[in-house]
Amino acid sequence: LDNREELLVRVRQQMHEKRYKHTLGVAASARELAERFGADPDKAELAGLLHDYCKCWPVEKMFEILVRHDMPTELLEGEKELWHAFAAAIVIQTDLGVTDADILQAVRYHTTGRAGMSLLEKVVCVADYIEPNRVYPGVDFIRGKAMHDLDAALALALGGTIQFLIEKQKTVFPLTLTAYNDLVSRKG
Ligand code: DGI
Ligand code: FE
Ligand code: FE
Repeated sequence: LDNREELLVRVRQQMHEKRYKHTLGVAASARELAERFGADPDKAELAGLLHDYCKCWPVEKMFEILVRHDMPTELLEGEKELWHAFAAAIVIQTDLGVTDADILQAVRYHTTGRAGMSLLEKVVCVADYIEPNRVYPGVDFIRGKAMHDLDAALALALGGTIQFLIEKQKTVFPLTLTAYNDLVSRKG
């Protein structure tokens, strides 16, 4: 889909208003981070615009797509909150014709992260945590870090999510742990 207006309409149709507002925030923040840290701003903005494309879809619909694409049992039997990222990476390819592998990866790993994330993946993941509509304890500290150190911002963001999940006695997906470990073991 190469017409921007059409694309915005398509994205808007997939979600409720608040989620759309978040989506536009992530697109703008991703562009800004890309400009700051040397990623491709157009790719970052597009990935931001598409990252939550399936977030408001019924879980059954996501499940069906993931099964059809042979996603690991670990994902299918795990936390449903993670499905929208993997589903979106498939759907934006099949329904919208996005072919750029960087963009697809950035969408796929925007929730869990993974070890060895690309610059674009980091940009989109951090943008998701710091876009202007986000409100949670520590968000301004992470925004501050994201002014000069993308890895530090991402480590703080993922670390915060891990802590939150532990407090709620929820499972932490292995990719999130390896993403976090990778970021903190590289620094210094
Ligand atoms: O889709 P968003 O709300 O914009 O943000 P997201 O894609 O980062 O979704 C995050 C949700 O997923 C958040 O409520 C935490 C939850 N979650 C559940 N298990 C895990 C997890 N997040 C990560 N990173 N790792 C998990 O194992
Ligand atoms: Fe998401
Ligand atoms: Fe999001």
